[in-house]
Amino acid sequence: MEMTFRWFGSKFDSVTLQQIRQIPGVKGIITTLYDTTPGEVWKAEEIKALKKEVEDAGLKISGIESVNVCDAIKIGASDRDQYIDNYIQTLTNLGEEGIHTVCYNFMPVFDWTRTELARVREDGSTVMAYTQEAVDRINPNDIFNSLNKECNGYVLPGWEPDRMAQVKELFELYKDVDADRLFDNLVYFLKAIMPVCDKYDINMAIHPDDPAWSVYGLSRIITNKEQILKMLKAVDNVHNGVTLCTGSYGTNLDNDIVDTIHAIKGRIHFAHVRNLKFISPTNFEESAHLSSDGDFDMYAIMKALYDSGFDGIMRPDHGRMIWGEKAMPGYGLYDRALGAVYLQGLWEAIDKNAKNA
Ligand SMILES: [Mn+2]
Repeated sequence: MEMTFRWFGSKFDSVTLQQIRQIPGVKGIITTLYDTTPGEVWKAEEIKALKKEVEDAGLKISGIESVNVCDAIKIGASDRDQYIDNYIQTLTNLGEEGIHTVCYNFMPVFDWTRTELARVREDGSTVMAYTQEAVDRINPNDIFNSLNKECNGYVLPGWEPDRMAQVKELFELYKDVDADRLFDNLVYFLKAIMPVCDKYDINMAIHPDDPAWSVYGLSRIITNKEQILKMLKAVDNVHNGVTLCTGSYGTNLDNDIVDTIHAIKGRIHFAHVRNLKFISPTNFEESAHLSSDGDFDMYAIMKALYDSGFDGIMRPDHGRMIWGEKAMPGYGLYDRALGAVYLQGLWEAIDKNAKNA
């Protein structure tokens, strides 16, 4: 297991590479070209420059999160092949720079959805939260504006203002894309990119839908074990894999995270490990990573990853905002650093226990 840390680039992130360099055990960065538009080719020079910046800081790029898939591919538009070619060119350019893990998602219109970006907890920390009641109350055209007010001036990943300005049009685009069609479009995309993934040994790691159910009537297809197994089987290549995001996949309390880890072992290329606190099954908030702060057994999750032979990259995920930090919601330095160290502590204990048994 390699512990890593997500970084959005010096233009967008409040956290610096120098700070990340001081988190014990973290050598790898998960990053992206944050100002590219989904569908456009990532230029080789830009990838090289990003890589140099990270390496000059004494770190390395361990994976990309995300190379976003554009709407034409998701809806299966007549020009999708052109965008798939662009995606293949981006993967080629990443592969040439020795980058072997790419996270992406296949959610229509909205990326991850939260209804509050700064819910205040008892201890004064703030966290992102979700209630189905709030989603049902907010018109989908307004959800971006309501989130944008709380985002401290940062661009939220997957919630690019230019794209969100066209939410109505986006809904129109997806109106005939039911779950079966969305799934077929995903399979079409994956089959087309597998040859370049084979060539450069690039592990594609799909991120589960968040929350793991349909919002605003939009189809969601990476929501449970059956769906994930169906996806893995449809393109049965080790390079077609999964990002096991406990905080997204675990939003649905019917999902058994430990059982799923065992069921898809060998195909988890990237792990986002974080905890959630449920007030009700449809009202949850993002807690500290520690088991006792939320509802997940983080030891059991880490042990399942260990026992299933997971040897990919891992990162802490959304953290609380603590100690007065001002940062992109979920992506401050302090609480994620605590998470990175806690998860490594669990791993060390599991590893030593297994070796001494
Ligand atoms: Mn995640």
